Amino acid sequence: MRTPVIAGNWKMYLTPAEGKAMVQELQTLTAGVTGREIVLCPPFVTLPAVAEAAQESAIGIGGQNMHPANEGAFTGEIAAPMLRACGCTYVILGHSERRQYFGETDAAVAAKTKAALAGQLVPIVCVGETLDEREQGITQAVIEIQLRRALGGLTAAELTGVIVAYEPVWAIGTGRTASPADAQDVCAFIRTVLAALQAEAAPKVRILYGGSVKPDNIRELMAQSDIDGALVGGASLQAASFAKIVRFEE
Ligand code: G2H
Repeated sequence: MRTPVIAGNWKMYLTPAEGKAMVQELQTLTAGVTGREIVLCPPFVTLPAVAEAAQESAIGIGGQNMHPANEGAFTGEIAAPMLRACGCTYVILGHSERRQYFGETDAAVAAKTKAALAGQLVPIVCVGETLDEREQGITQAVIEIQLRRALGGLTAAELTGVIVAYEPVWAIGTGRTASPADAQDVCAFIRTVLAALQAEAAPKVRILYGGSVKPDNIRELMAQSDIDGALVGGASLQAASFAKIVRFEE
């Protein structure tokens, strides 16, 4: 009942020419794959080239961040209508790298989530604990606060349109993946928090796992009952590895 989502977060990699070549190859390698939402989130300047190359395909396009205002004097920022105009239908919000390096707060994630929904973008809202927080045994408390602050103001209909990505910070780009069982435990916990916010929405919300997802761990992750897809960084930069993840193949 929840269509799986495999989303690639290219971070600050791939120029327009490189992104176009990747998406062309990806289309060939994923031809005939059904029952998935495939999403690519390139850097802003690469978005138009990737969107144009993907326009005949079912591949969705997303931004990696946005400003909550529709326009304004905010140097260096991008607004939801601009992402839409570049062909986006998704946007990643609150990625831990935004929180860690750019001071993004839960309040900012909440404002951006509202603006994304109002702007017809599906927000992919990231939450996750640091290694220190995990070792202190406060993973659930940290994630509950992030979810309540970011998503607490949404109606059931709005929450249903949100994708949540669980990305333990200690597993990002480190090659360390949470075990499928650990990832499932946290994703199940996320669903209980969502149910406390909006009971009717919680069973419908897609929850992704992110953090060193690779072809060799996707199948086991996807076998978990509360994991509805993956947010993939490094392994999404090459069409060959991303296509294997899309296919749930080693
Ligand atoms: C986590 C993930 C993508 P990677 O940041 O959001 O990246 O797969 O490289 O750990």
